[in-house]
Amino acid sequence: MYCVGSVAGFYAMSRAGMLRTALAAETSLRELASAKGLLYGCANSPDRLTADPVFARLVAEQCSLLVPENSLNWKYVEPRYGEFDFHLGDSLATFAKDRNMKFGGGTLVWHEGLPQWFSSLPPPSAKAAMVNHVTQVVGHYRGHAFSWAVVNEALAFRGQGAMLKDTPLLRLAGPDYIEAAFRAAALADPSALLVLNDNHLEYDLPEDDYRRDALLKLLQQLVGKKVPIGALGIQSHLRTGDVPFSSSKLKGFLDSVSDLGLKIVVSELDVAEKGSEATVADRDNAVAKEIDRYLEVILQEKSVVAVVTWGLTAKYTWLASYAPRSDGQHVRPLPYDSELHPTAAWQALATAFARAPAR
Ligand code: 9MR
Repeated sequence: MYCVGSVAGFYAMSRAGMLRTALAAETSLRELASAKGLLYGCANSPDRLTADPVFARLVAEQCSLLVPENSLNWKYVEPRYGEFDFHLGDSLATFAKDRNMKFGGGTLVWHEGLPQWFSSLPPPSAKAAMVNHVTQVVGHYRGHAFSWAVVNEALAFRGQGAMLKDTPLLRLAGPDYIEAAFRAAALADPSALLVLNDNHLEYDLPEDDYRRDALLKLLQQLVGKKVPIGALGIQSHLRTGDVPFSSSKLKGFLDSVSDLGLKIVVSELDVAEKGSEATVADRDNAVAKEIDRYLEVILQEKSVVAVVTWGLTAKYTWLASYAPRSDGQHVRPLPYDSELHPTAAWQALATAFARAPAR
């Protein structure tokens, strides 16, 4: 019978890589998560799934949820006002459906995903354009989407003097743009889990403290106004290098979000390598430990419904260009390495799912 041990114990073993491969061959992250009523998924782009059949098989085997990494962002879906191009999103949705995976859409409303034409609209038309975009895109996948990242990264940073980031969305669609986007999404597909997604919420740092507080206030306002928000997405871009972390602060935050009646999704998990470890085994251990300490807290919370990694393998990860290692070695932020072998991060995820309470 397959048994998931502790991360530390596992790495004390010799031939750890071989054992890991054997375990990964016996079960999958999708099965381990599902045994606890959780979804495990990854972000992806349709071209990789088409071009790399071995990788595509791995995605189907390990994941029960598939979300777009970039291809459903506004600028790709509606490159000209009113002209929609769903071919990339459809390709992902079909891949998921054909393999008995759920499909999650996004991002609908994100300042970095905006098409150029949006910023030249006068304010009343900008809000109408946003509502139309959400309505058309969510409507296109009505009944087929498990979730939507409706609004992404809206929260301002500490010291910016306002709750919401100063973006074309805020300036042109107005201060109630978040509310309007959620209401349009709920009308277009009442069955999808509607997610407000944001970042820098994970650590025991002044910025993250500030953002947990501010986000709670924003969520309280939205819930108070009966805005149909279903979940908070915590991006979870983690990093090694002993970043201060407080289980109790994170747990307190998760409890407060749950008390508002919201679900929680770990929406973009990966680990940037910021530590000084030099060998591959030590680097993998540091990444695994970071996932371990984080998910130990996260998965105790019964309102957490899904864990999504931002990619599945080091072969395809935004961190290779965004946070490359200074020694030129390829980054190892995810459950599979560039050769599609399971890493220590795979084991950390497996362990976290195995010890999580059922929901
Ligand atoms: O992984 C994505 C990368 O390929 C894109 O170049 C980048 C800019 O669009 O966005 C990355 O994904 C982001 C996600 O959509 C939102 N949260 C932060 C992610 C990293 O920036």
